[in-house]
Amino acid sequence: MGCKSSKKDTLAQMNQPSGKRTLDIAIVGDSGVGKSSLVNALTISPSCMYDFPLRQRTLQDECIDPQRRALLPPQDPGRKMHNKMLSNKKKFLAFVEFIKSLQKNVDIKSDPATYFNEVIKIYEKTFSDGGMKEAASEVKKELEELENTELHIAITGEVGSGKSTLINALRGLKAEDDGAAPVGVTETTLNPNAYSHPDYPKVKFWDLPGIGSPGFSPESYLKKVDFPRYDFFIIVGSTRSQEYHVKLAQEIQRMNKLFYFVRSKMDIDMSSAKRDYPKTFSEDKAIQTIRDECNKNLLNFKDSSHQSFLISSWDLAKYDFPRLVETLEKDLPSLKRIAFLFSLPNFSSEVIEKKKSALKSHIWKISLVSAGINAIPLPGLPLACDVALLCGSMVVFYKRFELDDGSLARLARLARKPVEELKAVMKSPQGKEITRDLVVKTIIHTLQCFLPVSSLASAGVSFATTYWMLLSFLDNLSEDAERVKKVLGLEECEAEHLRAKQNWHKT
Ligand SMILES: Nc1nc2c(ncn2[C@@H]2O[C@H](COP(=O)(O)OP(=O)(O)O)[C@@H](O)[C@H]2O)c(=O)[nH]1
Ligand SMILES: [Mg+2]
Repeated sequence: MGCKSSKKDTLAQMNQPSGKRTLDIAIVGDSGVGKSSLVNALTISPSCMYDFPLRQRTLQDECIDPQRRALLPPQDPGRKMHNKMLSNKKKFLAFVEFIKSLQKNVDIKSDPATYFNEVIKIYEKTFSDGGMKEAASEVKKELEELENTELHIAITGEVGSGKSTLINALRGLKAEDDGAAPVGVTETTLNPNAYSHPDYPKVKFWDLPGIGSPGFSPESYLKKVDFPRYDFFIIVGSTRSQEYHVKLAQEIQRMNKLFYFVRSKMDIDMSSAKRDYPKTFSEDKAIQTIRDECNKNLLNFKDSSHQSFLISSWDLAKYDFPRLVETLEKDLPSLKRIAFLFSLPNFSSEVIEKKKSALKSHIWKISLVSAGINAIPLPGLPLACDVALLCGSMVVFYKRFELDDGSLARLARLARKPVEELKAVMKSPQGKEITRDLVVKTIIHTLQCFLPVSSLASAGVSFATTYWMLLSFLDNLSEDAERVKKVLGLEECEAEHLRAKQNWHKT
């Protein structure tokens, strides 16, 4: 195969964006130095090459994988490996689809044994000729990525609007607790203060300096607080004036960042309205009046989709906080959305349910890693697994549901109840009892329940057993979270929350 090239062609090629599976190499140099011969040599069949394999390897080493493989001749072992990886990937995707549709369409509780054995069958069918380790490493990376996902939430607004109180509420703390943001104090610093989530240190709430002093400039304010750091801004206001809010929001929008208007201290407004109109007071009407007022202030804002979220930091389940959570969930990219969800206090059954379903979608990944990497045979049992990983995952599940010892102590303090009262309603083993022995015992119990069709030691049995064990553990834990919520008295807010939600949909 011959090759003709001109400077014009070469430059035209350089301007073309290269597709995913193509590799565009520009060969340039003075005329007569051998550019075309080099191109011919690189594209000719490998048997005609002398020192080129070496050069080809060097080029390959400099290219990313798919491009590198595009250079390989069909018989090259590297190309074969590439084809194998592609087929592993296809198998893995089919496996993921199967697990997802099982989770969605089959009621685990009505026919658990069939479900269990189906999982084993599909696992063995998928990985009978290998690919298990690759799949396990892939999902391990995904799990690590989530664990390392950072979320930086900026809370801004006027001094006294309730920024620090909201941060404490989001972290499940009262102002008097260790590490809480100071409340009701005049801000002495112009620097943002970071407060990490107690169980999820990668989620950080930033208490920004107050806005709205005369001569306030949104542009220099955002520069000073280092705006690129934040994933989104919550602009808190407790009064009618929202002039600075709109100015700041416009600047934030110009910087391509997300922002949300929050009207705080709704509980105060409600009790004032009740006192002012004891005979005719209607909470719904009073809320609507404030909502209309806030939204009227936003009319100057050219993007009409923005609304104010009315909240009380004393009671996150009330008013619009649940709707703010829903909105954020829609707006955030997937990993950040999950990090945000896990960082939320269990203020409603809806949040507990959402956490449960997010964790559920991780269970098969944990089980795949447990069966596929560092799997150690369990003596006397037809399976091998990574017990340390399972223990660690269970401990993390406790934290996500605020049922670990630290969170329970914090919740008890907030509710002014003895921690024993909360622990008494929990049926799952207490956090510090999660040991290797407990995990092995639970595995044995799971195996006894299902008597798998394939009683021989196999990775499929390991996968299905650990998957099942974590699934039922998660079920029990979410039920415990509900029971603890009840003891804390949070269920009283549930009706209020549902009512507020219905009202919102009506308007
Ligand atoms: N009742 C009620 N008081 C609040 C609320 N949020 C803040 N506060 C009170 O408002 C005052 C100022 O709050 P703070 O968080 O320090 O405001 P910051 O200056 O914006 O950080 C404190 O006395 C808080 O207790 C709320 O949602 N409801
Ligand atoms: Mg403050």
